[in-house]
Amino acid sequence: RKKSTMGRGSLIVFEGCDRAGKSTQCVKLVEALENSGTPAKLWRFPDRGTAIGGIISQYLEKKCELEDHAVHLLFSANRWEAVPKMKEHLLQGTTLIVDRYAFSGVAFTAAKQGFGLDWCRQPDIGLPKPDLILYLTLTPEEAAKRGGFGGERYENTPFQEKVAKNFEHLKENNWRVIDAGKDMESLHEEIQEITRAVIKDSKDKDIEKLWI
Ligand code: 2DT
Ligand code: MG
Repeated sequence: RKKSTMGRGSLIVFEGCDRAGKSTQCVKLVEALENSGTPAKLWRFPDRGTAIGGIISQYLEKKCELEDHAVHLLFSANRWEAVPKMKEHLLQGTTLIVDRYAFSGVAFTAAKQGFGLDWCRQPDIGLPKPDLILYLTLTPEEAAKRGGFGGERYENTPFQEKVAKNFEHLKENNWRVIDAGKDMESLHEEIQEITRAVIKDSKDKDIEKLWI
């Protein structure tokens, strides 16, 4: 289909530690945008619904073992395979609200022994660059209040602490740090305000490339 005359949609990414409420806020944001006439679509990585995503899902569920470099590349491939569709939506004027992206890719793999941020970034270089990264943070105390982890791979405190440190190194000026400790509705309001401004601002801009 053809390019929207209303301008392109925005690429908005949520990142942050487990239990910060990313998925909940993504759903609420898409709903709010749609209700006010702003076309928006929920997206998430890993996308467990593709062939590559199926392998990733098995790995996260601990149903199989994969070599660490290999699985890092699969996570990246799972993003690249989505790029044509993502671009199509963006150019048609649909804003994509994305639950995790390349930053999780880097932060999680770099939390493993023997991996540096620089190596981890390479396969995702050139992906569509987000117009905004909403980084949801939670104090360890607040996180503890929200109950235990699930049983998937990476869901333990020492690993998550390393991941959080890595996120700090990835921050750039298109990141907004959001205190996810406040109540769900105030958080939603804050996120809406920031997002709507970015959507307005990026309408006529080209989609840039990540880390180039
Ligand atoms: P969810 O719980 O959000 O489904 O995430 N992960 C994610 C990586 O290790 N690399 C990546 O590139 C991405 C996108 C984070 C599943 C887990 O997968 C991790 C948590
Ligand atoms: Mg999870």
